[in-house]
Formats: sequence, C-alpha cells, structure tokens
Amino acid sequence: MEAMLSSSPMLVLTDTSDGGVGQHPANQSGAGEYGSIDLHNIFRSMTKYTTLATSPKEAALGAQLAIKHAMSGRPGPACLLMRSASIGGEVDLESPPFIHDTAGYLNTAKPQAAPADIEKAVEILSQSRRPVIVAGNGVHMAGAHGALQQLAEQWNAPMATSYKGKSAIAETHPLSVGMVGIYGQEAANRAVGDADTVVIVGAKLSPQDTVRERPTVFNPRGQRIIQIDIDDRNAGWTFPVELGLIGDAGSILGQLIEASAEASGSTARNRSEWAGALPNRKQDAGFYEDAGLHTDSSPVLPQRVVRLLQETMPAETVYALDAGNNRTWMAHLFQSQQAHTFFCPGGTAGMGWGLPASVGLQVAYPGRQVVCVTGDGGYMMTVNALSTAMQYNLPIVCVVFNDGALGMVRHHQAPGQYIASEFAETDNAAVARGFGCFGVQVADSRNLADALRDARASGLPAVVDVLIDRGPSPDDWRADLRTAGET
Ligand SMILES: Cc1ncc(C[n+]2csc(CCOP(=O)(O)OP(=O)(O)O)c2C)c(N)n1
Repeated sequence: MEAMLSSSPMLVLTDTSDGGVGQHPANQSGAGEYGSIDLHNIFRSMTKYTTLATSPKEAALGAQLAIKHAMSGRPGPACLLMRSASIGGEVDLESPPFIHDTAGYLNTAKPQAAPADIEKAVEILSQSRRPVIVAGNGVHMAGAHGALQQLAEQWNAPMATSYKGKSAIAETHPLSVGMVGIYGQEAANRAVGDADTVVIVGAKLSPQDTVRERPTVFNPRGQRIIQIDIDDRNAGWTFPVELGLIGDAGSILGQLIEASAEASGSTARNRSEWAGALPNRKQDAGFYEDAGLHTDSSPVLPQRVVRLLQETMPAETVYALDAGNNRTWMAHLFQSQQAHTFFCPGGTAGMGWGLPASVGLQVAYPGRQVVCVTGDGGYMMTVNALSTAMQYNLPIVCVVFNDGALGMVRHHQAPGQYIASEFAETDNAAVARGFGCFGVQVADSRNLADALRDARASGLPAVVDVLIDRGPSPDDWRADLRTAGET
C-alpha cells in the first residue's frame, strides 16, 4: 500500500498456499470462493499489476512482466501470485517460455515534453517576479537532484519540497526554504504563499503538503502553476494548472535548463527583489529555529534529539523515518545537509516502516551511515528487522523516541482519558542487545552525542533508546492549526 501510494517500484513474489493443507482443490486456494479469501483482488487493489501463475512457464513470464510494470512510467508495486505447481513444477522442455533479457523490456527512452510546451514554461518563468519551485518524490525517483538545483540557480528561485520530496535539494542551500505543508517550515509556506508562479516537480500535493489547500499557501486563482509529472493524471489533479509538462522529472528539468539559459539571464532583473529578500524572509520566519533544539534536559526534548543527530552524524547520512510524532519532529526540524538523504514513508505512513527500510537502505548504500528514526510503538512493530541486520552484518543505527506511548495518539486524547495509548516501561536498548546488537539507553541529552558515536563505533546494528519528554507536541506548531480557514 505504501509502495503504491508512494510510487516505489516493488516486486512482490508470493504464493497461494495450496500446498496440501487446504481442504479444497488448488484452484480454489486464494480464489475468493467460499472458504477462501480473494488474494488476487487484495493485491490488485494496491498494485499496478497482479498476475496469477499456475505453471512454471507462467511464473517465469509473469515475473518478467511484473518487473516491467513496476519500473515503467510512474513506478509502483507489481505482484506475481503463484500456485504451488508453478513453484515446485518443472518447465516443459517441449514448449519452454521464451525468456529474453529483462533489460530489453525496459529500454524505453524517458518521456519528454514537447518543445513548444517547454518554450511556454520559459515564457511564464520570464514573466514571473516571484517564482518558487516545489519538488517532490518524483525528483528522488528520477535522480534529478543536480538538475533541480541547476534550474533553481538559473532562475534564482526559492526551492521548497513536499514532505516526500524532503532533501530533493540540500536544505542548507541558500535557495532552500525547506519543506512546505502542515509539518513544513514557515519560510516555505510563506515563500509559496507569496509566489506569483509555482513550478511543481514530481509532487502529489497531498493535503499535508498544501496545508489542506489553504489559499494562503497554494492559490491557483492567483498563481500561475506549472506542474511537471510522469503521470498526466497527477498534473492538475489537486489544483488546476496553467501548464502540465508530462514526462520524467530529470528529462524535463534538462529540457528546461537548456531552454532557460538566455531567458533566465536577460530577465534576471524581474526577480532580483524577490531573490534579494530571501535571506531576510527566511530569518523572519525562524528558519530551522526552535528553542528546544538547544535545550539540554532529562528526559530529552524531541527537538534536541533532532539537532544532536544533525550535529553528530556525517552530512551524507541516509535517514529512514517512521510514523508518529518522531517523524514530524524530524521532517520539520532536521535541516538536511545533502541531497537525497531522506527516505520518508508518506503514502500511508504506516508504523514499522522505518526499521526494515533502513536495513534495505544499508544494503543499497553500503558505504554510508544509515539511521532509522522511530517511535517506541513503531519500533516494536518490526523489531525483527534487527535480526536481519545482524544476519547480514548491516550496521544501521536506530534511534528510538521512547516516550512510553503511541505519542501522536496520546497527544490527541484528553488528559485523564488516555486509552490504550501508553506502554509498560520498556528498555528498547536491552531488547536490541537480545538480538546481539549494540544497545544503549539515554535519559539525559548531555549523553546523547556520545551514545550516537558509540553506536557507530560498535560496527554493529545499534539501537539508541532515548527517553523523551512527552510534553512538547507537534500540534504546537503545525501549520493547519495556526492558520484560519478550512476547505
Ligand atoms: C500500522 C499503523 N497503525 C496505526 C497508525 C496510526 N498512527 C499514526 S502515529 C501513531 C502512534 C505512533 O506511536 P510511536 O511509534 O510510539 O511514535 P510517537 O508518536 O510516540 O513518536 C499511530 C497509532 C499508523 N500510522 N500505522
């Protein structure tokens, strides 16, 4: 479900469990008839493609097609469901499947926009006085970070990201205004709100990103909107657009950069006031400022954990977030130092995503530190991933915001009426040590930096369990609670 809603290419290989334990014939296993569930429709409801193989030949061809579906166009999950006969059987050598190199099914050129539409986009940007770029997950998927930065610099345009697009550009870049939306930076919400032209690159624009469509942030009645997306259903979906450019974010940004060279220079004066005001505007909006970032205490303020992580971990560290308050603190207050360092669940943001994601990320980025940030609730849902990390020698660091509660849920319950949202006191570091991992619990923020360093130095999968102050709530600053009006 997360992969579907977050456009992640994913191959799901599973079986219908008709291996002799069922009462019914194989063709009824998982088929949705009386006495069985409908596996096909369950998977179809959250994949781009689901196919059922009843023989080894169908399994081989189905796997190849599933890869094609997962990786083409807007990526997503694809599922190959297999009957036992297709796994345990042998290919009939009299009529084998024709199997060609999978690369041949994927050798399609990245879609680009028509040159006339690129010209139109450059014309709109040339006329703009206050342009802003909003980048989303599509930039990560296309690996278009360099191109994005180049386009922003060409037009001297402030750069915001959606939540899923966090770190599409380093948030330390002078043009970055951080993340837009409910959990975003005020500087980003104000920059988008005051813009006359908004270029959206590969972003879904969820209610979280648009501050529930507050016209003080995105305003299609007053702004000229250009939306670049691989999926034409998405461009002009949340808001009407003046121009939708359909194609791969990297290809289209490349086209725009080439077409912008002269126009961006000759019209730079139009935007000089806007660009010149940016540093002060960021400062006025309290860009990445919060007193809690600098306040040592026991138990530890969530803001302080965020800042100590930022200061202690290398700039190129890769972060996997989870769900709950801990996620919103990280997304809101961590200033990414490098592009493509954040992996954020956001399709559904199911708890328990972060830890297994960090294990996968450590496989993908063996040379870089991978850090999972999770709540104690999310941690317990997929804690078995630590065993996998041990088995495969993957030295992730997992930082647990231990507030002894489903914090986000508890904050929304009335004091004195906390129901099913609090846990028995748990030492999550001791749980980690049970797996053979390094584990340390931290009660005072003054010990946190050393604990993080020790965790890294251990060379083992490591858990730093931080006892968190339950007091501060993201509701104190989330933008939809501060801004009047509903849609
Ligand atoms: C699988 C799943 N169930 C329920 C939710 C709804 N939900 C969102 S945040 C949250 C509480 C998270 O608690 P915890 O992981 O301890 O993090 P905290 O909010 O305390 O930082 C819940 C239940 C969810 N996102 N995913």
